[in-house]
Amino acid sequence: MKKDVLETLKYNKGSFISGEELSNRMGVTRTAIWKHINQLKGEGYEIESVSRKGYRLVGEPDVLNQHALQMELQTKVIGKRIVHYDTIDSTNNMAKRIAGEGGDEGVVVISEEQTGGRGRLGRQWMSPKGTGIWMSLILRPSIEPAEAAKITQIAAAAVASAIRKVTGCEAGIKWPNDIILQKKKVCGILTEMGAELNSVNYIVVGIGINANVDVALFPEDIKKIATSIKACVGNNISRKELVLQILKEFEALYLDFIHTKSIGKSVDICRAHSVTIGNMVKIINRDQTIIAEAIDLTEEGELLIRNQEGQVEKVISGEVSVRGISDYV
Ligand code: BT5
Repeated sequence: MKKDVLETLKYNKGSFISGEELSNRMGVTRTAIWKHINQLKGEGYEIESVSRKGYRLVGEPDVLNQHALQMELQTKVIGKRIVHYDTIDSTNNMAKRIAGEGGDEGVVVISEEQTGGRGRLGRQWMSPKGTGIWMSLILRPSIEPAEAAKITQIAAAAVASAIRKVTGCEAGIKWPNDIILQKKKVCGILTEMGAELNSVNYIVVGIGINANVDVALFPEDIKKIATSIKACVGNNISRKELVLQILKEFEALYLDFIHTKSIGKSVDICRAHSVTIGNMVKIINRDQTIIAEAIDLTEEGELLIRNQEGQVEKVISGEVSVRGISDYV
């Protein structure tokens, strides 16, 4: 019921709706509506009440805990349990620990701050308090370990779509794991797994987004390559709304993968928003660096490049810099 009241207020956000109309729609007394409104206020929703006009939703709390998210979550599996921390070393570490102890598919770990946020190859991920989205999802797909990289493509597609829908900013995808705004990195994805030789036990997909982060406070080398959604929009965004949308988009694409065994839908999105395809790329592998043209993604989410001899090659993983983006100019 409280959820319905909130949804109606949200639908009418900015304009008044009378207590009488709410009580008619919900089929409860006006006193009951008043109680729900007071509860919502207690949870941090700013609701104006004016006699003879009714109620108007003015502001929503930007809290990422189970209680706040659950009420508006539109997913079946992903996010059904949310574990929220004020501070933690790394949400990926905690998600791996929970998964190792039998945690279910769909558990989401979120922290306001990470003291040991990680990128790939043990690199550091800046995760200041209260302004970013630092979260990890536990998945238990029955796939082979070699397929785990597909989950990164699903997550990249979900995050780029969600940023576009919620903020209107034209989020791009730099293969395989970066989300780009205005040529700078706004989000990184880190997929890790617990596996046997032939079967995956669990996958943890970590997503770090500089939502309202002030990147001017980052160290010089990261400041040059990083941006935030706030810098694109011009003001703070609702982290909650973005998290809800990401979980929704992710679930749709992930379940599609589970049912069809293909990440075609995610690859279509990654292609459509790719900042990599059509550009020159520098690929650093263990002992060599090659310059090539990125020409497409395969249906499996691998990168196709044309090397300097004109041959087309598949890149499965690796460090890829795109000319004109972040650090490769
Ligand atoms: C990534 O690695 O981009 C994956 C980042 C994943 C972070 C999430 S947060 C939730 C979960 N818990 C974790 O501990 N991790 C995941 P990579 O492609 O290796 O990029 C790392 C590089 O990005 C660093 O070496 C920096 O240059 C840069 N960087 C660090 N912090 C950044 C930030 N906040 N925004 C943009 N760039 C950053």
